[in-house]
Amino acid sequence: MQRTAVTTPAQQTKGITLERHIRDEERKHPGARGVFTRLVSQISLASKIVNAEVNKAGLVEILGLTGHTNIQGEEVQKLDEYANEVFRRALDHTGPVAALASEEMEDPYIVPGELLDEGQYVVVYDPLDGSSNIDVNVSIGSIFSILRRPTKSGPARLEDFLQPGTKQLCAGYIIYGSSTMLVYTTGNGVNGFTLDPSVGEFFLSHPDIQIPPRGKIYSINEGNSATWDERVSRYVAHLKKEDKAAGRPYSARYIGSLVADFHRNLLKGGIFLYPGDKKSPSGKLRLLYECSPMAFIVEQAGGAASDGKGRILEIQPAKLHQRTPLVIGSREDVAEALRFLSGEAS
Ligand code: FDP
Repeated sequence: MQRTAVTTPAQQTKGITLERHIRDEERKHPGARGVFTRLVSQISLASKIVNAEVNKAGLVEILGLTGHTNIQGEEVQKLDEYANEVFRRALDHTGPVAALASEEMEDPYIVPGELLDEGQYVVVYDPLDGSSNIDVNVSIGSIFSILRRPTKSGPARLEDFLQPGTKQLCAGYIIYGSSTMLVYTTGNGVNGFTLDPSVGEFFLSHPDIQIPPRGKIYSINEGNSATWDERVSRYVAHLKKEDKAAGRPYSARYIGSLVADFHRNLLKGGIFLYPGDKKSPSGKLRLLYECSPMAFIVEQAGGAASDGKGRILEIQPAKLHQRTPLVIGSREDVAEALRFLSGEAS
């Protein structure tokens, strides 16, 4: 007798395109007008253009691009500035996007009125995260977050961006790695799509991603250990202490590219920390376009994200480029880290 493999409903959708997936998701919401399909499609287009440039990054020197000028005499843009422009141009004429803010822009880009139809959303993004890794051919990424704009009319304002992460409608990232993947959530689970470069399309490869409740990996820049708070040092020492029953010691994995470190831990389980330290009490990472989107994704995948005291998603931002300490990953690992950081465990 022939056996038929049992597949879950999520697995049955494997292989569908990103665009169809968003459209199917959108259909579940009565009254949806295809806005998300448009926005995420534009983000996916931008990511493909950035991906093509990232893949060529190593060729810049040998193709004869010297200094700041290329062979046509044009100025060569840094890849992160280039990526910033690609995402901005992909989104500034869609109609529903009233303003964009990014790591590469000091102030928000307010979309001119004539390009708006409904103009009810703002998008925050980090066009090329982990950019110090570009020159050495290590995975980097882009991060995005879509919010409804609370001010309903006139040009968008700074306050439209200053919303806690709980208000995000959609968040995601693209990892430019050994393959290129787009992972996103709209608050209904997390799905990952892999780019097939031969046809230029993202296909659902990782339906309904769930982060393991506990991992075996910790990711932190140990080079900063001299400036860590005692409690962080005690937690990291604890992870290295052998206890077979508890699954310790953990393995250290740190790429120094948030998207890549986060993506690995999301799939394998583990914890990523970028704590505040004596030099930088708020840490390094930015709340609105790094920590909040990742926190939304990890919570949707069953994990947790904290600034060491409370939920990342509940922080009310005061500034566009605000930094926050970050502890993110498997639920039980984050809970244990917080016991150390609060002084409850030592
Ligand atoms: P980068 O400076 O290379 O852009 O916030 C940016 C970021 O990388 C993150 O992607 C990464 O997790 C972190 O900084 C790495 O910082 P350290 O070099 O201080 O560890």
